[in-house]
Amino acid sequence: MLRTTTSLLKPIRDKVEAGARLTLEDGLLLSGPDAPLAEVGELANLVRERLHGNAAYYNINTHLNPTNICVYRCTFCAFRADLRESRGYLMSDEQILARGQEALDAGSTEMHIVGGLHHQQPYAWYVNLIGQLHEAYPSLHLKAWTPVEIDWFARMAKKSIRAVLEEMIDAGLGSMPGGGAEIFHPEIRNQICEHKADAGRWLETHRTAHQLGLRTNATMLYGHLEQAYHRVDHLLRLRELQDETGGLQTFVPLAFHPENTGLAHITKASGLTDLRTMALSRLLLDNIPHLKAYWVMLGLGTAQVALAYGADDLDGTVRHELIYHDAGAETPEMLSVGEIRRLIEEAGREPIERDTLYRRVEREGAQWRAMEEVGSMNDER
Ligand code: V47
Repeated sequence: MLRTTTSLLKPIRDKVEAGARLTLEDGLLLSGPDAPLAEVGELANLVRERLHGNAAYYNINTHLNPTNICVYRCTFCAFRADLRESRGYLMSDEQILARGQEALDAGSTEMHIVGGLHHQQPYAWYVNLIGQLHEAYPSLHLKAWTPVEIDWFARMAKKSIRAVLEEMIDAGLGSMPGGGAEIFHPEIRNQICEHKADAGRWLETHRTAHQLGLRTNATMLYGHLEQAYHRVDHLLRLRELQDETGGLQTFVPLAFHPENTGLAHITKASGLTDLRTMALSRLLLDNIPHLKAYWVMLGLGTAQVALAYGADDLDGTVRHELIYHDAGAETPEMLSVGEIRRLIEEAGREPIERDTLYRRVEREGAQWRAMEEVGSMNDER
């Protein structure tokens, strides 16, 4: 007898409706062609609306990548440069502080700070970077450093991860972004970023951050060498950490952009893969509250649709994004508040400005109008 695909997904549907946990096998089934995308999306939307109703979050944020010079050569990265390469840069203290002022002037509540691991900059430079920004702009939330950087600092300064995080928190670190996770499984990780912090070190850093009271995010880089098994494995490792600490607040699936990278021969994941990965993430990560459709990497249209495939957050207005744009992203350099709200409304959701910790941000009328008008900008590093 022919089984319809709907009956194939029936056991998963029953679990989702009952709020029960999905397994690795469920994850593999949801990843494959036997699971119709529309049905997977509908299940993810059910969970999304159970958690967040019609709300869709965004924030006003600015990126700071203080250097692109990096000791590592991850094959997927178009952003990094060698020490003496002409496109390499290192920002001065004045430039870093000016970026903080620009962020405040644009109404940003958050600065997202990540960068290369510079061959010559000492640990103190990275601590001071956080310290000087926090001192000058105490209201700006500093979401900074991935475990790859924390691991580098710890080895450079001969300190424990905990000691580094404590010093960064003392200097003004507010939370950690989700980068550096890539794909945890060593079969893939060893091919795309062999030398940097491994899965154990990544998870240990976030665990320690959570123990110290920080909230953190997590990402997964997909659409390169990995298979469905590696993606599901990645998500389940994060779910296990979250069961233990509860400190992850947002998951961000990141589609690989091949241009200008060592994997330029790979075709970028399709919009359908993006949506399936989004929905799969929502369904497997039953203990992480938020799921981000990062518009910079998805493109505006797919990010809008993703709000019906499990996502409840579009990230931010974003200024000075370099990592994706160096890898060929065709999305704008930034969005105004008016534009991001319109994208959300067009998708039938209610836009809510949040801060980094998902507290609602209330703005007065005059401040609103100023924010809505923040427009185009020069592409300076
Ligand atoms: O870790 C690097 C990825 C990440 C490429 O926490 C690439 O809110 C695609 O982590 N194609 C950094 N991806 C960005 C990141 C992030 C972004 C938005 C929000 C948050 C958050 C975190 O970008 C890296 C790596 O996985 N990446 N190069 C590329 N060519």
